[in-house]
Amino acid sequence: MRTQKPMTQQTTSTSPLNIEQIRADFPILDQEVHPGKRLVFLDSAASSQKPRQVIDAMTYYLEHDHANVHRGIHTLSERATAAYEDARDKIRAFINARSRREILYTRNATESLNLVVASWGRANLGPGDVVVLSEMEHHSNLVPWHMLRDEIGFTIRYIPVTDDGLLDLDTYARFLREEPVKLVSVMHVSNVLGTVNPVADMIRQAHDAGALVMLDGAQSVPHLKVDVQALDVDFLAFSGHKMAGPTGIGILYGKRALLEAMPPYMGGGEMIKRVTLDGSTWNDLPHKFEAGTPAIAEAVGLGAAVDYLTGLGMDNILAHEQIVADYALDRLSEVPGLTLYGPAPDQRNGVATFTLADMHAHDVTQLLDVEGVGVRAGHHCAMPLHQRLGVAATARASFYVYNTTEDVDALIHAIEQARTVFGL
Ligand code: 7TS
Repeated sequence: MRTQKPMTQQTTSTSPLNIEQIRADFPILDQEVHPGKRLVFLDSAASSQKPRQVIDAMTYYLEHDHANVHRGIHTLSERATAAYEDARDKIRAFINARSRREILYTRNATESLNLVVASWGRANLGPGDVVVLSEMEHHSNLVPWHMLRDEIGFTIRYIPVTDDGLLDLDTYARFLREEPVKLVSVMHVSNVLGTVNPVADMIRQAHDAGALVMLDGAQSVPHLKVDVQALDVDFLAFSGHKMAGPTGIGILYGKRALLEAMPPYMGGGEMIKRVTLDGSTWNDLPHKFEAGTPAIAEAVGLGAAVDYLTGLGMDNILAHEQIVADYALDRLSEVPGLTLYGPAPDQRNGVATFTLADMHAHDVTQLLDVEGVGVRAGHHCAMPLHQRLGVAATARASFYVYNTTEDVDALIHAIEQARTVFGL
């Protein structure tokens, strides 16, 4: 699972994007975090930064248009509703869903995943049924399944991770062939290994076996074009805050027929058609799944983020990130005592996860921070994967559209400083 050294070294100069201009859109990047140490932000897999266009769209909405949505017929309520629903349309187009009814606002990818487990899972699973997950999943695609399984009793199978940091597709095919699999729920891109899973093929195989597929797109939708119709995926979960949008807003895409057949996740205002003291009937999609006052300014912000990413072009974003990530893997692989995790560069995206000799990852990242370099340490909410890797914790540098090869150079310099402190 240790990464092979890539063959080529490239620089930001070959990027299809004007990164200087892009960096100027992100006000937060222009600061020193310690005297003389410019911020080198390499933690976008945890949460990305926000461009001025997103901040301005939210500020404008809050300064001019805010009221509750879908309730009043006064001017501000109509404007707020239009802004909230326009954003839904932008998100629909961004992932190429057929209908805006298939786009549900949630708080984040975690809530989107929980919604499907609680609503679809409770309605469709029981003893004898099988759900297939993988060993590389984020806890948000493990724990909700454990909770429901412990309550209603179905079986979970895990696709193993190979020594190359890939999903073991032979075992996956065997599960589908030999067991009554009702649903496969896997991540599109790993937040630790960077592995880009071959989801188009996996979805086709699942459908051939009569199983539905949910994709955790938290680390893919921000970085590469995800087309739900081309993939024919049944559910897709992602978060706004990892794709240049605000926190507090996420999306669940679901095929309309599936969502129509699912019971509501939460009860309350907005999601009902009619309530008597004896019971309730449900509103139409997407409102059936949107109980209570939603995150309106955040939806507007996510719409602006989608405009921003679309303006840059998802293919350009991917190409730029690939250049930075390949350069990072190349430079990191030359650091004595450093171990890199994940597959070969052509099968991965956007993150470089490593350990340094036998130093604890938290100590490493603390020393990197002294140099202004922000990376994440820990198990990255993927404890089973870390057990598979045989390490308790790793350090992870993750890249987005505003990162450059100079940021990678700063990371390498900071690691050299850390090596000196550790006496390596
Ligand atoms: N799925 C994946 C693949 C993720 O990487 C994350 C967050 C989530 C789901 C959950 O997203 P949330 O917005 O609901 O929290 N991953 C990380 C990470 O790698 N570091 O911090 C958060």
